[in-house]
Amino acid sequence: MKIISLTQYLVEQQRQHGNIPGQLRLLIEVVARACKRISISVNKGALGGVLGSAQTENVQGEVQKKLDIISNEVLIEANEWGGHLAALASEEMDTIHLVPNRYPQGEYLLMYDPLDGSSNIDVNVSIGTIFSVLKKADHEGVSERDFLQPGAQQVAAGYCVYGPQTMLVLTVGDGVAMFTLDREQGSWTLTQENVRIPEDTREFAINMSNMRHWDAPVKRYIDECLAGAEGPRGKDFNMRWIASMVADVHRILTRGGVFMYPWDKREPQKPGKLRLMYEANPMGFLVEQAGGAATNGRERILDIVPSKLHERVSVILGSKNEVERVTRYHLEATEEASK
Ligand code: P6P
Repeated sequence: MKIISLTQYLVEQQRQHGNIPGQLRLLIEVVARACKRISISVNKGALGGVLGSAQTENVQGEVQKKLDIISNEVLIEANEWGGHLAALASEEMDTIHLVPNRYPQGEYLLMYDPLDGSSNIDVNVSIGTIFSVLKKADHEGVSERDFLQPGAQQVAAGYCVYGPQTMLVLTVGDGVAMFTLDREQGSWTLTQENVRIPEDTREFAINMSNMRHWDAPVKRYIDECLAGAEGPRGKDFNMRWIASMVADVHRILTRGGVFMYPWDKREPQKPGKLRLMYEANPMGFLVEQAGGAATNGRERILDIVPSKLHERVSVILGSKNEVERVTRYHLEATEEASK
């Protein structure tokens, strides 16, 4: 297999498509290097004294794990000096983080969830880093308002999954590429490009313990899947739920499936559990670039105009035909209700 490094891939993408100017290439390489450092801490586990709670809470009101804080700091330190960023935003911080004045400011905005799936850290189940890149509008200064762009404006997005292999999955708007960390070389090696999600699937991912709280369209869809070959779908379905979005999405990018974290009655004032800016948007961009679809049950996730940095959203993403079916059920229910 010809060894193509992340840098070579990015240089060739720039040559072919002109969509990775120098500052963006530096941003991606710096984030990829930070993910390597996070992977080293994650892999040390108890030996590195990094497991367990940090005894603090984040803006979401969630107890932070030590590795949440370590990962957030690694990404801040990695990105401050390069001159590519105007500011960054993290799930772990209330407000945006400006590049210190001692460094040059750049034109990009970086949003990330430094370590998604934290509940899995202490039980040794795959977790990941999710990131999204926007360009800042051309004006002086930067504020939270600069970040509030629809996901369709992303110039790059990706994740790093810390699993049996450490893999970096990336799109810059010309398909999805996967890189595997070669620990002996300490380098990201291209192991798959032009990733495609099968349009149909027999596998759904949802937290079934929430069934009694779901809205009717979700219940209708899952009931049909559970009815199997004798039911309206005429085929049996399998279920997976890793409770780590990065791991579930990686499986879907690799073999298809539909991932659902829908609105439910537990906290009706919240549109969903997952965050728009640094979970749903980057994953939605990747999934669409791989031929899949991503909606909130009623509209394309990448069309949603955010109103606040840590906005939550309902997420249905993956194999195109299944996402379209779930979305259709939602729209039919809305139409029914309006009669
Ligand atoms: P639940 C992890 O905390 C996360 O944000 C996603 O990675 C994951 O898909 C979801 O929440 C799991 O939520 O309610 O099943 O624990």
